[in-house]
Amino acid sequence: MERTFIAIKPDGVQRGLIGEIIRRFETKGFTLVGLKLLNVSKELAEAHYSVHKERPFFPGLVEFITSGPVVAMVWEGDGVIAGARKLIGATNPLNAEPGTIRGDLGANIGRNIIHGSDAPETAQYEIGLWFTEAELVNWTPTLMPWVHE
Ligand code: DAT
Ligand code: MG
Repeated sequence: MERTFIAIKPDGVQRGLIGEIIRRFETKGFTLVGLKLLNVSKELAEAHYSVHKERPFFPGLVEFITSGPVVAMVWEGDGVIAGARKLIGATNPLNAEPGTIRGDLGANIGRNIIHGSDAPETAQYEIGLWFTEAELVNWTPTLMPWVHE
């Protein structure tokens, strides 16, 4: 079963959007298999955003993600990597469709609330970076036959 890494960034946490965001993933039918609240170290932030290290906005990204608590999660489900990106919406909240998390809740590219892995390779890298194997829970919700054929 596919897994993806999702993080509610410091703006989402500070704005009290944790419940709202988790609700969207739950009601969609994805399964939560990892969850923690943490202050992100500079080392973790730089590793997480390493693909962007040559970009002009990289220092700002690291500063922002380390500026307050982050909710780190792993969600599981068929097609969850692309599906989560659909729930999240476009990188710039001003371009994100209404109905998406960024489209409904955000208004600035530097405050776009949430991170989601963009491909199987990045999901695997990010899950391994943020979680140990022991922190991930293998379980099947009993309602699964009503969510998935
Ligand atoms: P996404 O978070 O949608 O995967 P990304 O991986 O391209 O987007 O970029 C990572 C984060 O960097 C993004 O959430 C917000 C910030 N960012 C991206 N492009 C930017 C830009 N042109 N100016 C400022 N910040 C940007
Ligand atoms: Mg990205």
